[in-house]
Amino acid sequence: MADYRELWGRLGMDLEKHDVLCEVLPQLYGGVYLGQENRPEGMNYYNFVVSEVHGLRIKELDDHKKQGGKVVGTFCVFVPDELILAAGAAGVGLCAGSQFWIEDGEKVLPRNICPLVKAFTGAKVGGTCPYFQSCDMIVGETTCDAKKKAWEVLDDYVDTYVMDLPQMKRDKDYKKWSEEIYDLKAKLEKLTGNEITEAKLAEAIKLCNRKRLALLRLYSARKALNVPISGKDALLISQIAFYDNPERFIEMTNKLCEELEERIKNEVSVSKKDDKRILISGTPMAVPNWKIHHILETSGAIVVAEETCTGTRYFENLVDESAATMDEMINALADRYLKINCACFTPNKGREDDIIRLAKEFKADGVIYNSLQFCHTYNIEYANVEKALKAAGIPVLFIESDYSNDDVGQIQTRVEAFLEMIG
Ligand code: BJ8
Repeated sequence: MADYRELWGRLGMDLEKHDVLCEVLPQLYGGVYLGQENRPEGMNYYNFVVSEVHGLRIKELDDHKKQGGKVVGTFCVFVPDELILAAGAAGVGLCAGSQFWIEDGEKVLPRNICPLVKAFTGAKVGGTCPYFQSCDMIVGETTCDAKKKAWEVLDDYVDTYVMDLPQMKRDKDYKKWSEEIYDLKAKLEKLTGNEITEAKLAEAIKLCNRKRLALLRLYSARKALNVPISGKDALLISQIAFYDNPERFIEMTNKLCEELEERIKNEVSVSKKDDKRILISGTPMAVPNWKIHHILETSGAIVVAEETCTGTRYFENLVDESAATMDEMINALADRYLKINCACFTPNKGREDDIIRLAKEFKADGVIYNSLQFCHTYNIEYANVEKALKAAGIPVLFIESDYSNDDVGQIQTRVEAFLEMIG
């Protein structure tokens, strides 16, 4: 990576601490990713993106800011990217997936909460994430209690705006969510000094839909019996989707999909004949959380899909492009986003249906239900999901984990027993 120290210094980062991360990440990536056999050529782009994760993209954001643009950070797939783009701002997903940031997070938050929240808070508090440091504003949301209260802490460090996400899906909740989207629009216009016009929003809706379609195409390729790409690689692509330049991401992902479709025709596969096809369902896996995929794919399984926010919840359902007026567009956004079935909603029967549908569509032999430690909504929701999956005759294994490696051996043993059982 070129020397970006001057830029990181300007962003107010703790350079010494950040040096440690710069050493850890390539090692981790090398161990998990680079030893895979028969990887698609198109993965070279994503290798490059990872090698420049704190470099080139940060420079692009810096250039954007030098030209008067703003950077807006988000933490949840309910926050409409369309508005951020229509305001001429760059959006970056800031959920953090490394144990590295936990220590700093625990300086300002209790220890017994979700690692994702501790990690993104620690990344800001410790000044070790250049994406976070690049943000002019972050947009939080009222999903789980841990996030809700973390915004109050983060507001001391960065301008923090919170969207009030309804927790049910009644008619009045759609109306309320539309109003919240309108409020975000006003906030973004104020931040950027740019008016979000109907034309700009229509363009941003089309762009985000094209990104969703590229991811949908990637996932469709994974339905093939000869799986052309590993679950680990597909997860990486989804993770990169949250911070890469959208146009470039769409172009490179569609290019990769062409290669995958060729592979399917030629029966080129990364999986072995006996590998068990697994659907992962549960909490999001932020970079560089590749733990469960790595365990599965080194134990005789291939991950064929993720019912997570770094998976199908991010890209399923398009925003209706026929909406023409601002009101219609905002309502179309509210409709599309409230179709996401996150465990923070009650009741949430739609998620059970999604998991069963995906397990069937992707011909999964079993489901790994993965919940981050202390994520009450996903942990509790397991009871109903398990019941539904059992009734549908789909085997499921529950794994609760954090970002440390302490439980890798134990998870590996349980995964091996599960794969043998469904064999
Ligand atoms: S739509 S899953 S991105 S809230 S932070 S809820 S893991 S305790 S991230 Fe999420 Fe939006 Fe829902 Fe998706 Fe649990 Fe942790 Fe909370 Fe989390």
